[in-house]
Amino acid sequence: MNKVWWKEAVVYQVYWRSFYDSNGDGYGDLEGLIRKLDYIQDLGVDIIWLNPVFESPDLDNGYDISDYEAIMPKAGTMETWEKLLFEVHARGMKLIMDLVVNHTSNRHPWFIESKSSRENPKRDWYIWRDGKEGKAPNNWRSYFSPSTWEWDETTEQYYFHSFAVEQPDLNWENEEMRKEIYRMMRAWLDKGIDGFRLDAIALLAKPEQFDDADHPEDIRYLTNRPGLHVFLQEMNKQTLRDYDIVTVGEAAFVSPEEGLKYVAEDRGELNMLFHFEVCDEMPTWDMLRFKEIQRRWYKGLWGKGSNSQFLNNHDHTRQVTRYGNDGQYRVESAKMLATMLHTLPGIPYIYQGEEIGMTGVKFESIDQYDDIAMKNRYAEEVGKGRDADEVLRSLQPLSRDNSRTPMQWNDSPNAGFTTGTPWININPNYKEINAELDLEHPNSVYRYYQKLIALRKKNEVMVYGEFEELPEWMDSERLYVYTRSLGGTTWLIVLNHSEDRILITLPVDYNADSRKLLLANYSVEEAGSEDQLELKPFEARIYEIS
Ligand code: TEU
Repeated sequence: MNKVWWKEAVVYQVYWRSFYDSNGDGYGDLEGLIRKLDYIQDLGVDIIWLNPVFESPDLDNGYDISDYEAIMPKAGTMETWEKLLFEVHARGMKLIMDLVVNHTSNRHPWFIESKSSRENPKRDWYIWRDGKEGKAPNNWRSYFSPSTWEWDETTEQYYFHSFAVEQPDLNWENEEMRKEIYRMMRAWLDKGIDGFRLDAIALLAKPEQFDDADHPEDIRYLTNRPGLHVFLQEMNKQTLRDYDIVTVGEAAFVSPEEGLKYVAEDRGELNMLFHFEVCDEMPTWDMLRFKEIQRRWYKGLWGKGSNSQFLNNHDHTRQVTRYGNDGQYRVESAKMLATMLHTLPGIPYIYQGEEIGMTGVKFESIDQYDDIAMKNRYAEEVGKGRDADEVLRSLQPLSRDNSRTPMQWNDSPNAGFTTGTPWININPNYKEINAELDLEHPNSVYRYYQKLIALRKKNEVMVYGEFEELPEWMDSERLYVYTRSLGGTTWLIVLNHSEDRILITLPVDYNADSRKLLLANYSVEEAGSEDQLELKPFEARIYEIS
């Protein structure tokens, strides 16, 4: 596999509005992030992925952009952003910006023009269609609302939106619009950023004709249309390939075959992708399914293109709550999941707060939630006559706000996040779970992440090593046991994804004489030449095999 700097990197995602508030307005901001850069650097990460900071009415937390070349006042100013870039680079780290080019805000001047009349030169920058028999052009559902179509009174046509009504999709068939997007991307790249996370990139291409879907609830039809790759190759030629950067595409509903088209090194599109077979499509931990997903993606991409490893971002419930155990074994399972993500093939992503084992939340009333996806769904279901309480309870486990509560810095009021009123409630467990405590304790989750990342830095096997499962545990619903090997080096990773104590007998090649423990989330006493291991709940071990 070709060696490239970003393949060896660890990425840290900063959801800035919930990171650190420097001015007491209740929102995290860029100045706050600058003040906490040492904290991020000490973890050992290389790249910061910054959620959208562009000018925006902020209905979908920055994913509704109204000016691509200005900074949203809640986040700060362009000057502060420049300072941020400088400070990130001064610490030897890189900064990638989260860019949304599938849609804009309905308050973007382009859309305001497009909507003003059918003859407006920007009319075709968005997707406008006549209705069908007095109804929307087709029956598609959008991510955040019952229809992808919204009626416009003035021009008497519908416009298309994959997400909220306030997020009209750009028409990528329009060359003038594409050129403007590429110009804007170059403007950011010329400022010296190190890449993009490209939002909802699988959605760019639309069908020529919007036929009805047989199963409108299954919104796969929104994604991965063939024309998409023509756009990505053009984008690469017009912008990306001229810079030493890294790009990651957010691609829902992709198969590895499809995924390879985005990231194959010989195709000139993107560098890596996020597929959502786990986060969006696997509601609770399912060991066999997870193994199957990993196997399939490894087979599909290895040696040809890169994958990413993550169990949640700002759109999903925190991993320790959803896939681990956020009660008795919070610390152990947080470390075990980390061990897995950093030792599986792919580039590991850490979502802020994960490194201290932050957990999801359950707010008591819908008013305490902010997530537009959840709120729209709530209104829709309650509107159908369903019991409001029951709807709330059903939406809580997967609300996107589970990962959006502010970073817990210490046990002072508002977890040290803000001196004002936080834009969203703090998780009440901040007195027990916070960064200050983790920094004090040598066995904390934070300290474990540090060790894990340091290990990756020193050992190429974690990056370039081939992956193989031990056949003995392939069908185990509790254990995940695999090796990574490169040249003469072999590492063995043993993970217990359960609350049970489990006794296993390793094959003779891995007996005590041939293995050396590199890292574990419990203190392990290895005695004699035993082949047996007794694994404790959520135990994780990394061995080097000689
Ligand atoms: O998410 C888009 C997306 O395609 C989904 O896969 C996502 O996983 C889903 O919302 C899960 O609930 C991106 C951003 O990450 C999200 O925050 C934005 O709201 C969305 O695009 C619209 O821009």
